[in-house]
Amino acid sequence: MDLGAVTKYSALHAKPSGLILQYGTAGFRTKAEHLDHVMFRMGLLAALRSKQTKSTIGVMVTASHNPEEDNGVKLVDPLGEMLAPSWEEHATCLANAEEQDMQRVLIDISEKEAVNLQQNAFVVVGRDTRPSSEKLSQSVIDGVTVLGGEFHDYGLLTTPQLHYMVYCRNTGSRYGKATLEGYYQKLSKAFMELIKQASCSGDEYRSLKVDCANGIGALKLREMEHYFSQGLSVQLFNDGSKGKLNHLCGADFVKSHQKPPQGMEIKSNERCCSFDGDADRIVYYYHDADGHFHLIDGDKIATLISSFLKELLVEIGESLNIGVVQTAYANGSSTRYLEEVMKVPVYCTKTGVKHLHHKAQEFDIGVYFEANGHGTALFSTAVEMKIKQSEQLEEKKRKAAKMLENIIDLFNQAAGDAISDMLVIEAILALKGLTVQQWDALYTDLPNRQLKVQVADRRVISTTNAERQAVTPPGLQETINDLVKKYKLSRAFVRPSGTEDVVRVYAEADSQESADHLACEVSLAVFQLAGGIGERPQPAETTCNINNAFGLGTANKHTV
Ligand code: 16G
Ligand code: MG
Repeated sequence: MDLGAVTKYSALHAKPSGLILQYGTAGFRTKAEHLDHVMFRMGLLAALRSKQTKSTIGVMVTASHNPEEDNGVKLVDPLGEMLAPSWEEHATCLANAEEQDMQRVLIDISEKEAVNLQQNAFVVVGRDTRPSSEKLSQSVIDGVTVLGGEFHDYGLLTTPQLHYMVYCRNTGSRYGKATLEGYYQKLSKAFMELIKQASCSGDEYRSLKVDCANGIGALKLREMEHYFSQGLSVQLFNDGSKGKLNHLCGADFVKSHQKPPQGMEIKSNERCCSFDGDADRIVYYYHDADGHFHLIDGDKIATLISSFLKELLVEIGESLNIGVVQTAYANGSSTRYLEEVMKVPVYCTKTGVKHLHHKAQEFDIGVYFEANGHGTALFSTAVEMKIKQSEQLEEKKRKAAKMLENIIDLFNQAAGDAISDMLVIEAILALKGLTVQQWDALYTDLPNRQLKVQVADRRVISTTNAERQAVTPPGLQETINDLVKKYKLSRAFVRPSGTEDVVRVYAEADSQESADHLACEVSLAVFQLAGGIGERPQPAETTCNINNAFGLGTANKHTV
């Protein structure tokens, strides 16, 4: 390791003194102008991780649903999953090292992780459409090459496409060809075969309006749509030609404001969906005949997918185990429907894809979705074995096994993928002959409210039981329990955000009014017991226009 060269080139990507950043739930994220040194150093770290794992490592330059001025970076591990927790600490440590300490920190990491510095390194890089992304990804490449690493710059990619490329490269292309063409072909071929099996021939299933958040999703869907246009015509909105990235549009906006994106005219009962800025989240929605807005979020997507997969397993006559993984934000109605109606086991993990992904790997079929639309399904090798053996099954079972095989190919098993999830959902709706209203009617969400509270230091709040209970500060959970008892079908929890300097409060109950009251009272308890700063949360009746107080929409479901 030519430490002299590292020091020389690091000086070209100097760290603003005193700037401290944390590798959080989704990597580093902050104002783009504060990230040049982080990008260079993540290039260094990716090269070390590649040497240690003797595998291709990915570096994605994006800030997902954040405003355009922000940017961010995250590393992708050999099987396309999120970076291992121990290396997240190395990332934070390296990013915050003062210039004169860089060499020592690099040596520490190499020794702690027993990195064979003679080993080759190969890193693949992708970026989103933010104006700052191209230059920042070049800084990543500088970091990789100064340690003698080789690289492939894929340029503009959705985040899940980069996860897919890493997974393909480290599985000897058994999972797929590590090119955009390979990605488009694999998903579209599986989709078209499924659509062919769908008996319905109505147009209903053949057109979809897609809000691309003025992000990378538009570019990539444009490139891909002709591969599946025989099965589905997509009409793209917020395609980046005029609007601003994630501004008043995109999955995060629709979800947290409970209203349709700007720049998309919607007729009643028309099926629509939104991607987020880096196309790893998706939510669906429609306006009913009375013009009411109906959101179909990650919980309802997980319900549609797991129900379909369970029915397929029954059809094939296979007793493979299936599990659904959610977080505390999952609406109580979705969990009840899955457990009591669909009879599938449901598990709850902490917020953040890596937690759901790891839990989902424990099942033969693990479906995981956050309520905000982040998710996918994972299939164990046992499932693929069963499918291979299905040749000698009778016709009906063989057809179901073929359908399962295509669904597996359609899922991006490396990461939550808006494009892949969209095609899976469209295929299932077509195969089951379901309208978006019928999908929505599977269960009714419990009214809920989500609020943010500013506190001096959000880390005073620690949680347990998948973030559903607060351990510190003392007395907070007891207060929440007492407040929850006042309402029916009620539930509430608080957690420090991993992407913003706020504490998030979630409450659900039998009515919107009760959910609003409970959310406000819990916010007040947080403010009083966890060192609230700024404006004191007001009791619901005085802020009946809670929405305005927190700039949220009027519909009944609020999330991150
Ligand atoms: C990040 C996470 C997402 C999580 C969100 C929670 C990844 C790739 N993304 O966007 O899964 O839902 O953070 O944000 O893990 P919060 O901590 O601010 O509530
Ligand atoms: Mg995203």
